[in-house]
Amino acid sequence: MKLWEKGIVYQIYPRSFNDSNGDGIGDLQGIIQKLDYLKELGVDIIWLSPPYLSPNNDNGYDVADYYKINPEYGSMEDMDLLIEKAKKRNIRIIMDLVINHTSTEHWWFKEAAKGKDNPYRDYYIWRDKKNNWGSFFGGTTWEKLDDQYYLHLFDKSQADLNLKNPKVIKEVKDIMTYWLDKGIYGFRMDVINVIYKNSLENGKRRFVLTGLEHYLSTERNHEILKELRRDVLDNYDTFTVGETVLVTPKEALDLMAKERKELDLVIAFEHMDVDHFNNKWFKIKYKPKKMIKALDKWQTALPWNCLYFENHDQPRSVSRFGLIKYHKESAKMLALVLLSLRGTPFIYQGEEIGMTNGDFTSLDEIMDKETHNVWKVGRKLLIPKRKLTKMILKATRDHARTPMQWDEKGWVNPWLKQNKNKSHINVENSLKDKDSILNFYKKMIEFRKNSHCLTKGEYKLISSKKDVFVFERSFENEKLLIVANMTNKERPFNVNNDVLISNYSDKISYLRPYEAYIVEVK
Ligand code: TEU
Ligand code: CA
Repeated sequence: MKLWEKGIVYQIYPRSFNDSNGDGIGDLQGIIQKLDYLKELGVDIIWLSPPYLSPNNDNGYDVADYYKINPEYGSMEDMDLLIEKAKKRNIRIIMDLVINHTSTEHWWFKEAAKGKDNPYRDYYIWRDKKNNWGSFFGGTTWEKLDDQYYLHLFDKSQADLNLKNPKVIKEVKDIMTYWLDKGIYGFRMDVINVIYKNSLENGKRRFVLTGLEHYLSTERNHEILKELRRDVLDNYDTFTVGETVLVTPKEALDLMAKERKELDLVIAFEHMDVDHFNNKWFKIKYKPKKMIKALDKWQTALPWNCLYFENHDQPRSVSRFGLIKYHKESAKMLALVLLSLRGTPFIYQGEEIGMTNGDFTSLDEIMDKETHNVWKVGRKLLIPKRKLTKMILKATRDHARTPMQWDEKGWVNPWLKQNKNKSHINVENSLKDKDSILNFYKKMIEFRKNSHCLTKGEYKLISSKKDVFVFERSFENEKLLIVANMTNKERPFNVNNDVLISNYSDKISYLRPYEAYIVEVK
């Protein structure tokens, strides 16, 4: 089995992980300081969100130079040291490959902006007038520059690269080779299924993302992925996971099929859409049955995949799918489900200690560009300020970006407001509490790694009555039954087998709120 098939991935958002020099911004030396912590947790692979030179409009997802490190995070020597020290602990690093767009601060774009005859002009996508496409960040996808417009599926400071240009594809291959030669293990590829635009014609009107049909999962997109694997990745022992917006199980199977040689895993979103209507800004009441349905659908459709409940774009899972009143029980239930399903588990920084959504009270505490763009769109649609503030503060990505809570005193002048619950939800307390969420993650990771059923076994849904998720994992003559009450209510369910691991200290004849356990089936 490859490392990514049996290991645990831990995502680090460098700006918010650990600040080693007291400037309120996370940095690479700060990550190096925590490698032993990650090793003890059971981490095998780190997914490092972009540390590259960037104006930080989108905290690094707006790259200004793929070959330089953001000086706020440290130097290239720090990066080399991080790769080396991680490897010494048998921890491999995958970098974030952001090639759908660059920052408008990138020198390629500065050259392109000099005029139509500049050799870098068609590194980007230009039109004489806008079309009706809608941006992921709200509003139009076109920004005027002199007498033309350039395309930006995201923020206007993130200009889409033109993957029709063979020079751009060559640049991408050079970037990948540079980082792989430094000893990284592969890439998480940002929005990797929208990088090739078939046409720039008007799109069919949609509630959001008009124009999608011209660039989502195009055939040429698949061909480019095959080319990157053939010409670069296959020269190394690598791991690739593609972030694929709106991906269907069929598209995921195509992207991950071994014989197609495109990606190893994809990051799908269906289970992340269960608590909103149409798009994340329109929150609806979370119903666990929808979560179970989405998880079961993808477990049944794919032989393997990326498993996650959190990342740097998603509000905190214990705040969305658990309940603060049952903080430990619900966070541990989510951990037990995440680490029992079939696939490669991804843990996001802070998830292992049950970090919650931020305690933001107003928009001016929010730093996320997407959130501010959406505020402007909402105001243009005349959504009343109070209502819009409520919508925004529920769904902002900054909930995932509050500084990692290492101890109760917290960070010195942090770049983003830290949650006052750092007073009791922090690593230091968790290490001392044998019953902490952190210690449960360690136990559960250890259990998973020693279980053929969980690392190699089949998946089968047994039942989901009354929002109790019951599924089987089986391998050869072994069989485990995983039981998770995904609600804050008592539920009638009992099995008489011995419990192997549970988020409660004992077992009774029914399920208590968020009670979850694993039993062996004889
Ligand atoms: O996100 C892609 C994307 O679709 C985002 O809109 C994200 O899914 C959404 O905010 C979730 O609600 C990737 C990166 O993960 C994100 O941080 C970047 O802002 C974006 O691409 C542009 O690079
Ligand atoms: Ca710092």
